[in-house]
Amino acid sequence: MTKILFFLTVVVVLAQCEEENYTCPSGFEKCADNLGCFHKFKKCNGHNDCADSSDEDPDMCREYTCPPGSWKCADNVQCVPDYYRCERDIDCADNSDEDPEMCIDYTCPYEHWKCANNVQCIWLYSKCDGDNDCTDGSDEDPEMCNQRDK
Ligand SMILES: [Ca+2]
Ligand SMILES: [Ca+2]
Ligand SMILES: [Ca+2]
Repeated sequence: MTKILFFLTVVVVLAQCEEENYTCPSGFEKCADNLGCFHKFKKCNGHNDCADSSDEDPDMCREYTCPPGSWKCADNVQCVPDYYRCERDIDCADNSDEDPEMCIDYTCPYEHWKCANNVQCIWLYSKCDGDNDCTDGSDEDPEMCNQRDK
């Protein structure tokens, strides 16, 4: 009986160790509850990827530097891809990625064009494509588009 109890204890301890020591695949990090893994690019992205939301813990995110190519919202918690800025969709929980004052100073990313309103970036190939992409219609300005065709 003692032997069986000892054996059972060993099995339970081993099972616990295994749970605590599990490793996540390369590029992934462990959730604080030790029950899941999340991709490192999903850390502080504003969406819960851990059942316990530990990948979005505000205290942790405030200390976290966003990965290259992404930007920290004004709340200093959430990271969004850089090209999500000033494109008219709200991506930061605090709307700061579409803040007009920030967008005026913002240089649009590669292959993007700034509308005449100076606060919106559109994909370069949306310029003069017959659809209004800029809220002010400046990407379809006949003068500019005709010039380009010539
Ligand atoms: Ca996340
Ligand atoms: Ca946006
Ligand atoms: Ca257009």
